[in-house]
Parts: sequence; C-alpha cells; structure tokens
Amino acid sequence: MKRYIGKSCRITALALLLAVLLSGCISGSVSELYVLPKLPEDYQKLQKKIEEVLAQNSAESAAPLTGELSQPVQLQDLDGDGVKEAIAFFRVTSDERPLKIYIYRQLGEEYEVAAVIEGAGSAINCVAYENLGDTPAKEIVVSWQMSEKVYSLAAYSIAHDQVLELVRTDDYTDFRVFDLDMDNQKELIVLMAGETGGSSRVDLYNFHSVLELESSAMLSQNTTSPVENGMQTGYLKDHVPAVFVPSYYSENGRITDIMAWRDGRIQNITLDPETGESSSTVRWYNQVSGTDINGDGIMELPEPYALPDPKQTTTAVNFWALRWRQFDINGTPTTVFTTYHNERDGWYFILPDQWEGKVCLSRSDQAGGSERAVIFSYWEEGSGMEPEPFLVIYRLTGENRERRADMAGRFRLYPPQGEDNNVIYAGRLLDCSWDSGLTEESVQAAFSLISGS
Ligand SMILES: [Ca+2]
Ligand SMILES: [Ca+2]
Ligand SMILES: [Ca+2]
Repeated sequence: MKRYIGKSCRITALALLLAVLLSGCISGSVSELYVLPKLPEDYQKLQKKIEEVLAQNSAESAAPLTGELSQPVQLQDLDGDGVKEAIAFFRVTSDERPLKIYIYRQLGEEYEVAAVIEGAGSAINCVAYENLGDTPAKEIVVSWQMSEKVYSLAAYSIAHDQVLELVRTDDYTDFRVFDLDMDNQKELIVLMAGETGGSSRVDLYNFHSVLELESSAMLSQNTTSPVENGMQTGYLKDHVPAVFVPSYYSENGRITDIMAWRDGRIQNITLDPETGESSSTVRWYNQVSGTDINGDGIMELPEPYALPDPKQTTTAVNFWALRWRQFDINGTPTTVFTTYHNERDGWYFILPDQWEGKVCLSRSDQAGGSERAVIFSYWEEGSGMEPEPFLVIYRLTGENRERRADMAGRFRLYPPQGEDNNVIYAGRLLDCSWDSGLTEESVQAAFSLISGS
C-alpha cells in the first residue's frame, strides 16, 4: 500500500515517527502520537536530510520487516564515542542496488551522511547492531530479503566512513549473535538449512583479526527441516553457552541438536555418531518447546512420555508427562522435574517423583466449557482397580466464576482469594485411600501458569 501514498504523506508520516522515536515515547497511545511536540532543532535537521533521500525518484522509507528493531529511523552509537548515530532505511526502486541504509553522524547541530550500505533484494528483513570485532565500534548485521522466503545475511563494519562487508551468506535460515566460546566477545551463528534436513548445519563466524567462518557443525540426519524460528540460545549445566536447534523428525516428531563450543570448535554435543542423530532428544509430543522451566538460567528440554491411561482404546496418547532435562557439555541429560502441561487451559503442574506409574488423568468439562477440570487419580496399570480421584484442578470462566472458585472444598490457585480475573484457577483435594502427599500449599507450589497464555 505504501507505494500509493503521496510523497508528502510519507514525509509527514516519517517526521511523525521520528518525533515519537526521538522523544522516546514509542509506547505512546495513538492520540498522543498526533499531538506533536515541536522537534528540537537538530532533529529537524536530521529530518531534512532524510527528506533529501526521499525526494529522489522512486524513493521510499523501507523499515526492517521483522525483529525488534523495525523503526524506519533508529538511533545507535555505532562507533562507541558516546554520541548516537541515526540510521534510516530506504528503498530506491530505480536503483540497481535498491535497498539503502543511511548512517547519519551528528556534528554539532547538523547531521551529515557518514556512510551508506547498499543492497540488492526486495526488502530489509531485519537488522542488528552488535560488536563482532576488536574495536569499540558495533557492526551492523543485515538480513536482506532477496525474494520470497530467500534471505541473505551480511555483516558490515563502518570505519573512517567506509563500509566494509565482513561476511555474507547466501540463503541462510536463521541467525543469532551470542558468545559461544566464552571469550566475552559475541560470535555470529548462522543456521543453514540444506536441501534435506540431514544436510543442514550451523556455521560459526568468529573474529580473529577478521570475522571469518571458523567452524561448522552438522544437524541430525533423517530430519525434514529445522523448525521455523525454533533456534534458541541458552545455557547448559555449569552455565556453558549453547545453541538449541529443533528440527522436524518423521511424522509429529522433533529432534533437538545442541551446539556448543568444545575442543576449540562448534560441535553438535548431542549427536550420536552411530545413528547420526541426536537420539536422546527425540520427542513425539511437540506442543511444548525447550525453556528454562525452573528459572535457574539453564535451558531444559522436555522429554514427553505417555501417562498411564485406563480409558486408552487407541494408540493415541491422551495425557503426556514431560520430563524436563538439562544437558552438560558432553550431552548427558539430568532431569530437574516432571510436569503435566495443559496447553489448552494454560497451566502446568509439577508431578512428584513418587507418583510415577501410579497416577492417571482425566478431563471433565462442564457448563459449556466455562468450567474445565482435570482430575488426578490414583491408578496402577494392570491392577484391575478403578481410578480413585484425589485432586482436581479447575479452570473457571464466565459468570459466577469467583463464586464457583470459592465453593466449599475448593481453594484458589490463581489469582489469590478476593481478586478477580477473566480466568480463575482453583484446586480441590479429595479423600483417597492412597496418600498423594499433597496439601493445599503443595498444590499451590506445584501449580504454574504457562507464560504467554
Ligand atoms: Ca557515535
Ligand atoms: Ca566469543
Ligand atoms: Ca532451567
């Protein structure tokens, strides 16, 4: 739609954005946006410089499409002198290299063009400012969109107003900037998906007088492709940095390759040389991804297993338990705890170890879905016994939810008693011949909301 807006409109919109951006009220409401503060003199001068670029034939503002840094004008101290430079993004369609990143340096009250990065392609996909070298200056990492779903990654340094392209990859899949080798300097870590999953790899670009491709590690064989936006950085045991790369594996399966720095290079520390796969990370339930579930700063990956189910009639699993495991540098896992995750209702519960093999779950939805409950029962497979309920966790919505949460026998899990919320979670303990070891307090301690739900 952008291209049909008149140029003056575009300039006004940009000036507005600039005003908002520079005044620091990015989170202001729409009405606030239109009460324009008078621009300080020097920002008006920056705006004039930007308008000069936009005044060219077929020029338009072209902010990065994705990522956190998606404003059309951004402020960053690139050279580390304590004064922020302004960075503006344009597309000049008539040019052979239509994408332009202008870097403006402030000189007194004036702005002048310090450097321009030019690129081929259809759009600037995303941008990052990171120190990848040995000077105080930040490098600019740019993902250029070449065509639909094809992206090229490049890193540039700006020194003495000269743009230097440090590295460039063709058709990469994802990247992170992260200190993998623990030398207090970040590396560029690039996921390159191959034609088949088995030919995918992670490339590590490290700085040794120049930024260069230092080492690579292959992903597991027999996968389909890496999971879109699945790559995560995090930590192993002893706070060793690592990159976690999930891939699609067979039908409904996922496999996660863990990449870390070992013996002077990036290595796939979970890869089993016999199978060519990170066999210890395979999982067949994929609604939950790796996360720091216990908040100790170390990544845990879920290892799902089917809970015993007296009603099971098919091979389809109704209830999964998740063993959350952290890994050490040798790829050896340790379980921190086991949970039942209820993604649909937005909560999870830590299952005590002594419950293993003794507890089954069932669901009970009432009142048109405004009362959804999961019932925990004592049951041992092959015992011939009927499941004996001992705990119910309710998700309550709609009218009277507070009253229903506070019914006799029920206790609040979220929010606390006396507070209302669109969704209220409550628990109930039931008499049972088996001792679950639970109290209201321990149920509260074991219950958590799934963040983001
Ligand atoms: Ca500066
Ligand atoms: Ca490093
Ligand atoms: Ca953790």
